Amino acid sequence: MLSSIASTIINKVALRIMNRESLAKLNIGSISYTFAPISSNQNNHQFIKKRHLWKRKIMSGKDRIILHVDMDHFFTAIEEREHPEFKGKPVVVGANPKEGKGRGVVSTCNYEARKFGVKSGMPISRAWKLCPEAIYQPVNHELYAKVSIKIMDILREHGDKFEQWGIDEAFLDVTSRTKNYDEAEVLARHIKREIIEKEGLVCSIGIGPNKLVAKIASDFQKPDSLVVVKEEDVEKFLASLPVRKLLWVGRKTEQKLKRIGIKTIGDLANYDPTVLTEAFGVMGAQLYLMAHGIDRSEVEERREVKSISRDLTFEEDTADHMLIHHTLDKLSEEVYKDAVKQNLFFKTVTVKVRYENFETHTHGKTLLFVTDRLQDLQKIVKQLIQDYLRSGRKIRLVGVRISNFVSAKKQKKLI
Ligand code: DCP
Ligand code: MG
Repeated sequence: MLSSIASTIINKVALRIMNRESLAKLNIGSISYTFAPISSNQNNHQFIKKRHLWKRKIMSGKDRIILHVDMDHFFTAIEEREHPEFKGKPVVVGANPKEGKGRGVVSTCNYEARKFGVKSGMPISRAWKLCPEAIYQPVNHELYAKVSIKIMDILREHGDKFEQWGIDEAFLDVTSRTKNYDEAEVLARHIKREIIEKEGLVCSIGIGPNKLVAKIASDFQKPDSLVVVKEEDVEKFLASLPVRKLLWVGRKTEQKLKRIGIKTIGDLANYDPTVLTEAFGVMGAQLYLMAHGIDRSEVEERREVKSISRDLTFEEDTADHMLIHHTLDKLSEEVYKDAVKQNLFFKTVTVKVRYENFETHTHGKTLLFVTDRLQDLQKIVKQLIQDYLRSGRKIRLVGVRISNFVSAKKQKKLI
């Protein structure tokens, strides 16, 4: 739905510029951006078309140098390290393929398997069809989480500020440690070497003036890459890339953008921000800024996650126990994956049930010990749902929540 506030803000920006005021402000959340027209004798539309509606420098804030480090084919790289005989062969980590009849998905695969078209998130049965000769390994989350902690410990030492972003990636703000991009590049090479020496694993690093650009840069020439994008090269670097490379642009947004003729980040940067805000609400303004490579978010240790939950509304209200159990298993798997990505062990499990008349119940259980096992989660969920199934009433929605977290790092110290 159109965010009227965002639309008003953007319209104000456009209006003020049309009135040829020298500066205009755009507020997104707590961040304030200043727009400065470069010349005053063009109308608003031409300004927007010209793209240099405002000076990037003013909007980008103070100069920073940010690194984004992302491990290459993380899970399979660890498997290769543990099994040197896998080297050079296609390797897939994920559900059991059961000769093409398996359910579940690919977690990741190495670059040899990617040549066959295998990808993360793909049904394992499809991966089998594409590459039956690959080595299929089950997911060993415990091991990967342990390696992740070691990698993060190495990275943390190299940044003024450090922010873990997923199980195998992190941002580092190295502004005060490096005088310029050349020094940042030297530091990045050092980090790559250190991770190889200490953990025997390869990573890709992107360097840029902010998190957004650094993240896109680390992905640009994977694997084993180091890509530097200086402030002055940002727009050129981004212009030809597909919009999907921007954070927050998922398949739906991509389709919506495509419908209005936007395929590349350059197309987006050249688009009228007023129209974008009308179509996408406040996200339209954010998309516009991202397309210009503007991101002022700080590198910061993430706020503590309180809970992770997923729920699902059935297409038709149901009393089918098999379907309900299967759905809860799936939801548990998703919640569990999120927890693993964030290196979290959990202690409390809660299920939610909504009957066809919208009467809603939640029921939780707190364990004596923290766990990070999917089997534990699925087992407790089954116990908790049991009472609600006995009534035989039709159910509209079910949900799973985990909470009471301990980070895997703290957990490791306890063991
Ligand atoms: N992962 C997963 N399911 C997904 C995506 C990822 O279980 N749908 C896991 C497996 C990956 C790890 O998270 O190894 C890190 O995700 P990345 O997206 O960084 O993928 P990779 O590190 O495997 O590959 P790349 O070299 O492209 O970074
Ligand atoms: Mg990775």
